[in-house]
Amino acid sequence: MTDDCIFCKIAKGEIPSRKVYEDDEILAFHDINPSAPVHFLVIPKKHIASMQDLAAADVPLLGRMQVLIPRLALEQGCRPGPEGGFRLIANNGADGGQEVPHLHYHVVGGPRPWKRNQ
Ligand code: DGP
Repeated sequence: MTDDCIFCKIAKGEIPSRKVYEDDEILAFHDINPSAPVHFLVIPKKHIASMQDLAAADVPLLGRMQVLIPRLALEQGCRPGPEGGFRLIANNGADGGQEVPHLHYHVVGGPRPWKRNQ
């Protein structure tokens, strides 16, 4: 973890968040500025700045996050099946519109209409 990273501080509990899920490696919490009825972030607790900084050793962690995300989306109110679903967004680097340099996935969904602006 890095001392000046806001998501590391959230992962350590130094900054409060509305938690959706937590285990040893992964934290999910509601976005402070939601753009849809369901909008939460899923992060690895360890500091990885962006997808550009992933290593092969991170594959099992990413796999766990990937399997977890649809489960949490349903628990948070996204509808199942092809009529429902959710968006999964990862901004990477300045050109990718990333504002917080700690790898995170936006999970965005819920009954429409809502803005598609992440
Ligand atoms: P991105 O542009 O992909 O880096 O989006 C960062 C998101 O993080 C943005 O939607 C707002 C959210 N965010 C920033 N600071 C905080 C915070 O302190 N708490 C929470 N819950 N969300 C935050």
